[in-house]
Amino acid sequence: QEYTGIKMEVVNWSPAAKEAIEGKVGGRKVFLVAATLRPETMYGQTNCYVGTSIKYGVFAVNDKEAFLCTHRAARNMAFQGTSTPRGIVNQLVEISGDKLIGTKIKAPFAINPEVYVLPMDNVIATKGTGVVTSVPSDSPDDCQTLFDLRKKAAFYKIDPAWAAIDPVPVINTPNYGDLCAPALLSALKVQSQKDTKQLLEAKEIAYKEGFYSGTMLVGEFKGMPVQDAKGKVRDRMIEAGLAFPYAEPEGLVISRSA
Ligand code: ZZB
Repeated sequence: QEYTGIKMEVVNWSPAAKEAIEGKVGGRKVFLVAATLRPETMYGQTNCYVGTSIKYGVFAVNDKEAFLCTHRAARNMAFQGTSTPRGIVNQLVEISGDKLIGTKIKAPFAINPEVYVLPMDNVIATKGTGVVTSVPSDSPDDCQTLFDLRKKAAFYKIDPAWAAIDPVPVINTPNYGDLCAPALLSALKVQSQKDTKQLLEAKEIAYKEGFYSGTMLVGEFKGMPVQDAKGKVRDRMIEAGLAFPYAEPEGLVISRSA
């Protein structure tokens, strides 16, 4: 699976993260890294999600930068030559996802340039980097999570101000308008993050609609079909040093030796 790794620089740590991380990263700039299949939607980032019980680490990329992601992702990146020396994982500090909530980060290329880290129930520890950039305009999972967090801020232990940014129109589709994810949540009567079956269906429709019939509403490639803009936005982000290619090995490779 070929993802784009999105580098979201930390602006302000939450108090708990600050305590855990301060003095441990050797003056490196720290980035939360999200793996995405949809770089063309980055204009519409409004948050970033982590799993509260997932174990993350801060890993040295070189002597100037460090990435926050799962150990598994850091290992993949090391073997892909993203960090130096190649193949070596250098974990500077370990941190549990719950401590990251409320951290403020930069959202590269987004119309809202700074966003907050929030909790999502359905983050999969073994997929991507374990960090998810939230695009509620075009991702039904992200949008429903945002709605749940707004409805039950106290339950999720968040400050409502962290979930205040509304979905931003990024792509028009003829069937679902300028905000395809919220439209699909209503059409499929999704009530919460727990409705995983309907959410899976909504996601599949959103991918197809966005890719085959979507037109960019914002950014340098405004007016262009998503099919053409997707790779161009990705290239621009990589040129700007805000993203990098990240590949995920598909499942386990079984050794042939007996
Ligand atoms: C931004 C984005 C914008 C995404 C969108 C999707 C959509 P998939 O679809 O299952 O193959 N993701 C990445 N890592 C994780 C994780 N560890 N746990 C849960 N979700 C994760 O997975 C790829 C997408 O799932 C990624 O692309 C990421 O969200 C999320 F408008 O990044 B995406 C219709 C989807 N739209």
